[in-house]
Amino acid sequence: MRRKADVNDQAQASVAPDMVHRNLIGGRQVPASNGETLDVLSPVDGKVFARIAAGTAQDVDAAVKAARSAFEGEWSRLTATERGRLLVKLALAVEAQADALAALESRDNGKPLRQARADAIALARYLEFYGSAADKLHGDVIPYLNTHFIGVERVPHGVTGHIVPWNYPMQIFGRSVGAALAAGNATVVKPAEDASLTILRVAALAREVGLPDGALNVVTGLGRVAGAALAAHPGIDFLSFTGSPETGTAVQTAAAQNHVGVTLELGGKSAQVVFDDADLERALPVLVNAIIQNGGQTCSAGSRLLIQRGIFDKVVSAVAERFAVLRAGRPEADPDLGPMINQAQQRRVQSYLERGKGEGLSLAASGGIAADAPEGGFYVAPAFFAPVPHESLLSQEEVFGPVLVATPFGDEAEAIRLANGTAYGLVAGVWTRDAMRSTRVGRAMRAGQVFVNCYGAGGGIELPFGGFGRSGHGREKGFEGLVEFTTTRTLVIAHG
Ligand code: TXE
Repeated sequence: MRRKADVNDQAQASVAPDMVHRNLIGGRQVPASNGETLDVLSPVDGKVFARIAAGTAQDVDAAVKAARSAFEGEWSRLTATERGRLLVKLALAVEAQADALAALESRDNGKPLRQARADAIALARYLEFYGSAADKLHGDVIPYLNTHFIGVERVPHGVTGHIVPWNYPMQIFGRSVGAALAAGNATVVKPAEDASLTILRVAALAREVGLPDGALNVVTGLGRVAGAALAAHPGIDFLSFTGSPETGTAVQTAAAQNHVGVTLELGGKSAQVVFDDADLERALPVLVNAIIQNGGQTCSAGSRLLIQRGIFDKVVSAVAERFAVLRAGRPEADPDLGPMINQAQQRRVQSYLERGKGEGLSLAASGGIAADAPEGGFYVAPAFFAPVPHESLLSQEEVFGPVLVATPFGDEAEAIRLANGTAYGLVAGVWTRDAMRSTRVGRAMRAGQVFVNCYGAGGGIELPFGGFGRSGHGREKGFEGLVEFTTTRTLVIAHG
């Protein structure tokens, strides 16, 4: 099977020299220590268009050392205001380059151009938010003995490691690396092998705006090599990971050997609960978009509809009507959705569709693949199954593709039981005109974020984000995400 990125053991004459991307370590752009590269395939047509360094454990070690020396040197000598200003400058540079970043992301990742542009703008907002917050983060003074002064300082962890997935590279870089830098940490980033290019570009911009060498290092490469080396490195003081539950377990296990903390964001199986008094005109486009955005490759995708029995058929046929006209196609044409990230993900989604049909689930509607979608791309037609039993595989497992299921419920208690009835707990949606019920049900959701009469609104830069259970632990985004990248030092001063 051809992966999107494979160790380059054969010459790829089609790759222009300017599309061979190197690591950024200590302010220098360097190849992998053993000179190896990975081919980067565009999911749009399955063709190689660039190469990245196949980073090694030695490269990770060099990056951690560069970060340590920045942390003990120039980076820590800056005031919080100076640090914040650099991040705001980077935000402006990203904003100015939003179109170029979007075009690169679209090609590398396959997402529609408008989504890629939204990601670039969100990255700029994260950098602006955290840059502006850098000098507003402060500790406490604790009343204790009258003879002592107690100050609790918020201090950075030191060197932080960031393992980033491929679905929203710019946004996840922004929420995690932006917060870590604002808090004063020096960082080492391992982007996903399938979508590293925009992160490398942003790291180059960071140098241009004057971020000190070593404060931000990027090592590309395979997860099981460069990612595993970063997770296990004894020089790392804190780790941030977003990805699959299985890899999250491996990362946390590795971090435990060094007794360091980890935030894990591991996806979800988020439900949207639609009561019979919901404003359907408002709800319907949101219900569909919540699963179609980014081709369903979104941790917070609304992948389950729970619909009150009295309106079940009506809502299913309205959603089905919308699904039937959805098209997957070339990202530059701004279709409803682009291709899946790689062939493995395409096959994973197809296998869930097969298993759903094997379970005897009924397909309420299926979208299509645009006629001009290039051969060799990793396209999947959206699918909507209804009714689907709550225990079914498609109701319980994260597909990470454009696959939606609908399940009927009777009363409020059943809705809550079903919504909370998976191993995940990332996001939930509640649709009702009853104000008391919206608050009651909203507060009963076992999810890190709950949206009422909206879903995933506003990008959520300011809102704490993270999960319960298999969705992981720790919080990113918002001010809480900034605090996560700090620890405390309590100073006890006896004065008489
Ligand atoms: O994830 P991995 P994959 C889910 C989604 C998807 C599935 C598989 O369901 O279908 O995971 O995707 C790095 N040590 N999500 O295989 O392996 C890897 O290089 C350290 C949900 O891409 O978790 C990449 O940078 N790092 C999700 C990152 O981990 C390792 C987003 C994620 O890859 C490693 C993505 C190792 N041993 C997938 N192995 C979300 N929560 O949004 C890999 N990596």
